[in-house]
Amino acid sequence: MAYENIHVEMLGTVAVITLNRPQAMNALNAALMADLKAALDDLEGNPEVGAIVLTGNEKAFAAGADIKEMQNKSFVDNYNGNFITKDWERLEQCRKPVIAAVAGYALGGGCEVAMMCDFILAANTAKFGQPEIRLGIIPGSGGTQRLTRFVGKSKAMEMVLTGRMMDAEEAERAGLVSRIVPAEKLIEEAVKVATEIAALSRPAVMMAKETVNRAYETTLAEGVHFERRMFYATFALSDQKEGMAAFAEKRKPRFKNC
Ligand code: DAK
Repeated sequence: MAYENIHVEMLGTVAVITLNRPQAMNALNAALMADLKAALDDLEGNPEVGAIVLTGNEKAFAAGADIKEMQNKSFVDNYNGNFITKDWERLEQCRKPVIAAVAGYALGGGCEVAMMCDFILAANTAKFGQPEIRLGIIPGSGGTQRLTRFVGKSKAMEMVLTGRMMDAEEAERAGLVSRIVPAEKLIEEAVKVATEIAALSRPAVMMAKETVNRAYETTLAEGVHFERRMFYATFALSDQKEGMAAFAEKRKPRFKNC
């Protein structure tokens, strides 16, 4: 399907979604978020797709929600209209793995969108920040909550209260990104990792994703209990039999995603 504000490309079993408003540093307006939601609906329903990479361009992953679109909104506009909420929440509900490949600016809503993905691969040029305070607002799509869980209170508080950006090195040290790759290799590396994931048992991957995400929503004891139930459930998969048989027979597994 063709979209106005994003590109979607299939590279084997991996779908690469590229945010495409370069004239506005990929600022996230309502139309772009509606495109992103429609694409995720489509890709999630497509059995050919094993994993998704979400990226921007070399200057910006996304420089935040579109300030010019937001500037004249009132409280009542936001509240009654449930301002852009439904489309923003689609990403965190995606059950397939989504890797954020971030080069350049990931600011405000851009940083929040990256944090909604399962992990972030950063180019050495990446810059992360929650600069909303400089506009007289606060983060609106999880920045105060997710950033704090990623990097801890002290750094999150400093970033949210001052709007300071952190570079890729600092983001890696702080645990915001899984690792840094040279900018020119970012997409290649993200697609490589996504392809590796897509080749694994799809239901096991979805169960692993769901279980890791549980860590954010529950106590340790409940999380470990949930993990144990899911672990037992993996033994209902023929992929579990195949994976273990392949190991014992010293061959590559042939997963059937069931
Ligand atoms: N919105 C609209 N346009 C933007 C933009 C943005 N966030 N960021 C950049 N642009 C536009 C610029 O206006 C400029 O447009 P023209 O003047 O050429 O028409 C063009 O992109 C190029 O930008 P610059 O000329 O500024 O480029 P520089 O290299 O000098 O600077 C920059 C790059 C990224 C440092 C700078 O553009 C900048 O500071 N941008 C704003 C960053 C920012 O404050 N981001 C936070 C926005 S507030 C919610 C969900 C999310 C949110 C809220 C609610 N709900 C679900 C309820 C999120 C809020 C935010 O993200």
